[in-house]
Amino acid sequence: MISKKMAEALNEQLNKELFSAYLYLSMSAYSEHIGLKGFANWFYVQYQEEMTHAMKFYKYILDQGEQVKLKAIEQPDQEFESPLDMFEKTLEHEKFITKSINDLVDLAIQEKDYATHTFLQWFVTEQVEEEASVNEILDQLKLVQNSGNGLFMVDKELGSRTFQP
Ligand code: OFO
Repeated sequence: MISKKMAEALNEQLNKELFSAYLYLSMSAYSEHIGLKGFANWFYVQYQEEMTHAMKFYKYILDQGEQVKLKAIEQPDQEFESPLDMFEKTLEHEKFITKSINDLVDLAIQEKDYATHTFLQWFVTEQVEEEASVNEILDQLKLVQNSGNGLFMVDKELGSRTFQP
């Protein structure tokens, strides 16, 4: 049993996770369009992960006997200045999501909602990993700057990422 306010906040988060998926799918499509297959793969895996995040919220809301309310998903950017630009925007977005998860934890504490607090801990840990892995790739991209060879190497590495459900 969760409060109506919490159900509404979790539905908002479900929407944000669906937007994350949509944003990374857009980045995957753009990477494919400019011939960076490895980047396209990385963002496609990221899209798949975000869908699993969204579905965790979906299932939790239902498990708590509340209604899932699907809202409109905002249109993501369709074009990006460079691979670096995509990862800068990814980090910026993940920081926004981290803040949003932290706000949900605050609400769970305020409401003494221990079940939701526990449910959210997986996301708290996941956000640390997400930001760390994006930061690592950003560092590599800053190192290679505009070198074609460097970009080729990073693209190769990003091509090896696989989806772990
Ligand atoms: Fe769902 O972690 Fe990224 O957005």
